[in-house]
Amino acid sequence: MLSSGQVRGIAVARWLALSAFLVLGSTLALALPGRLSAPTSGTVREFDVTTRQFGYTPETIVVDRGDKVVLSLESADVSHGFYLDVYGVNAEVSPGRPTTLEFTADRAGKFRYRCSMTCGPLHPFMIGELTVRPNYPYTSAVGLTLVVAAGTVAYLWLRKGNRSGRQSAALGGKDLWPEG
Ligand SMILES: [Cu+2]
Repeated sequence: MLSSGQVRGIAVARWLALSAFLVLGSTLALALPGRLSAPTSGTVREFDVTTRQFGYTPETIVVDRGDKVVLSLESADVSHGFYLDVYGVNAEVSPGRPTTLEFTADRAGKFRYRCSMTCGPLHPFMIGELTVRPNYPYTSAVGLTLVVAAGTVAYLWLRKGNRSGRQSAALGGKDLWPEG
């Protein structure tokens, strides 16, 4: 027969294990999606980008991770480039010759795009910024699934614990599995 102190000890241990499990689960839920291979949202995002000495219009582009990005590039003056090293994307944009670039935004973060054709004295400062948001619906879905799974396991575990407690109470306090 377990003493009430032992029973309480087991309950505390069970709650500690459960909390550790939930913390671990949540951590994985938040950390994993960024590491997993890219989800493809299936969304196509198109932007008209104009290059001119010495900048891009728009200066910033914001998409969600997994989006297919289509850039229609046009120069308003001389030849420029559009270079986005993280995606291995580079194009020459000459006046009167619009060009199109396509890539899947499979990495979240902020990335610079810059001119890759010497176009004048301020060429090194011809920079824009691509923001790829981490795709929260996907992250939330993964997180929610893990939390629900952890909750179900916890519920079954606790219910099982309560039931064996009730059974031993029903047997007049005799322990079902007396310790040797
Ligand atoms: Cu340039």
